[in-house]
Amino acid sequence: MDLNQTAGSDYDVLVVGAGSAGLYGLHLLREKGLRVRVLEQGSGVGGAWYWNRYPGARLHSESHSYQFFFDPELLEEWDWSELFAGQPELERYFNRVADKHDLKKDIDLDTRVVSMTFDEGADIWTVRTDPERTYTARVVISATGPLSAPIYPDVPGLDTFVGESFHTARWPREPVGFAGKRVIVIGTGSTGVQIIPQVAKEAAHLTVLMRTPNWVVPLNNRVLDVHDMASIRAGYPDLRKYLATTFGGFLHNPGSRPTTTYAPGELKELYETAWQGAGFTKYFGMPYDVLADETANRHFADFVAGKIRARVNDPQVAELLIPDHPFGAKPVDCESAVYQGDGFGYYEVFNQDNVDLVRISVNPILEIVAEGVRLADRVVEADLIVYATGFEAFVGSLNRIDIRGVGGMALRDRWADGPETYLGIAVSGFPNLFMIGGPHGKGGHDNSTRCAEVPLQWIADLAEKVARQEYRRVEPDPAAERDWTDNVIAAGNANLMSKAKSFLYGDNVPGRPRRYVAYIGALPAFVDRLRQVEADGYAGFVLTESGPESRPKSLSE
Ligand code: NA7
Repeated sequence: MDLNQTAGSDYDVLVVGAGSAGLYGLHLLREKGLRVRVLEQGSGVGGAWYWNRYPGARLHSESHSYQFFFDPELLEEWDWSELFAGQPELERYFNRVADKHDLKKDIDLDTRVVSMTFDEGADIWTVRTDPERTYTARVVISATGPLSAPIYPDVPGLDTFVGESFHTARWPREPVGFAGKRVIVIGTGSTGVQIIPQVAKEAAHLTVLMRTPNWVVPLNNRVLDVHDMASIRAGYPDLRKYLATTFGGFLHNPGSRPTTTYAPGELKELYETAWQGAGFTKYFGMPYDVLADETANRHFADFVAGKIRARVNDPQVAELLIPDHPFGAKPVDCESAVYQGDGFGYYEVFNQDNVDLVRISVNPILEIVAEGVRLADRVVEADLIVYATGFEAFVGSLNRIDIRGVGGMALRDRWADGPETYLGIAVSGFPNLFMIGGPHGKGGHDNSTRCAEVPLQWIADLAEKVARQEYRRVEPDPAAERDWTDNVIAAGNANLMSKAKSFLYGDNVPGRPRRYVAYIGALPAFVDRLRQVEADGYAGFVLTESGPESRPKSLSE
């Protein structure tokens, strides 16, 4: 029999978002024989790698550690061209996954979810979209991405500028040329650090408007040849297991030997070796105390500051670029352009005659005007403004949807003082709604595909129980939710990351209260917790069982 004749809904599960998590979620749910529809606001799949198509957009995780591991055939077939793949290759990869598994037939593109309403009588979610369509399902899985709701500077006049302007996360598909143009880049986070060298090598003039400098390290990317791929491929079985044991699903994991046990010369050598290493070697691959202890952190930060001073010719400019927060207090940025000797590093940009750096914390942006940006002391004229100003992370993509749970409660009201979740996966009062990549869940600023793998399997198992009406409703017990939220916030506040403002604390968004919105625990501990919750009969959840009469016949017989 058709499960949905009894279920009374169009679908068993609706998934919002066709990024990496949405695609894997769809695959898992279809394997279970469930009727699934994915709703995606973009015109293509790939999520972050569909939207962030600005020049320089690139992975911080090694390509082979970031890919999916569920399809052995694809692992054999797919060759990565660079150790850290760029956006075009990643978009091709996710399209390849979707095509190979025929996922696109279950995805509605160009479909933005506007509202979700829980029908308490029927225990069914009604989802409305733009363009106007209505879908119903027992379960909704939000896979909207932790960094997908772009923010712009909160200054007047954004619409008055007569030139071109783009947020990096809304970059057009058609190439945008920089040659001969006067360009302003606002923002020097990971995105700004990636695009600034690309602009600087072509633009007639570039003005970088920097509010806070951050620590930037070389990515040390390289091209992968057939021999590299052969040896990477030979390691796949062990790699998948290893990545499940690391803190953030990265290849790099904090060392257990603290810096205090190294002789000064040994430590210097360790720093230098790490500096030459790939990607996050010098972030998550350092002795553990570098990211945990202020003295160890300052020592390493001084080393990095020395690197900046050595590369920036003008000492005053170098000092402007050296952060005063601990190393890693804001997520560390990687300069992606330095490899194969092309010489275009982030810091070298500030030696170029066509580049100006303005620290807007002392010379603020007053407004955007027709000809450019008005600062406190002058107007900077431009042909193109690039907003590399980041995201309302974790909660933004959910809060931009009108989500109504039990009693018509709006999720955005419920979270007015900051999000509350259980396991980063569910919210009390919003039954049968599960989140991946939302607040307080593992994966927000980690190797996201690795960190989402087990949670998605876990969510899919639970979603199946609801879809098959083993449970009519699944939602957190408010006490368990309170406990999880309090613990996550306490851990976030006890960390060195609390020494800076960032999207991890929500205070990069004007008017938002500072409250930790990410998750600081290690991946293995998070996975253990999920498994324990399941083994204990979904401890911390309130499970409303269905009577036999409401179950699909095929299951209740
Ligand atoms: P980030 O890391 O949040 O960086 C945003 C940048 O934009 C940062 O330098 C901000 O300065 C700056 N910003 C934000 N709002 C303004 C205003 N109003 N005026 C001036 N400057 C502003 O976002 P990214 O996109 O770079 O990176 C996000 C993640 O994507 C990254 O960690 C990777 O995981 C991939 P601030 O530091 O707040 O003073």
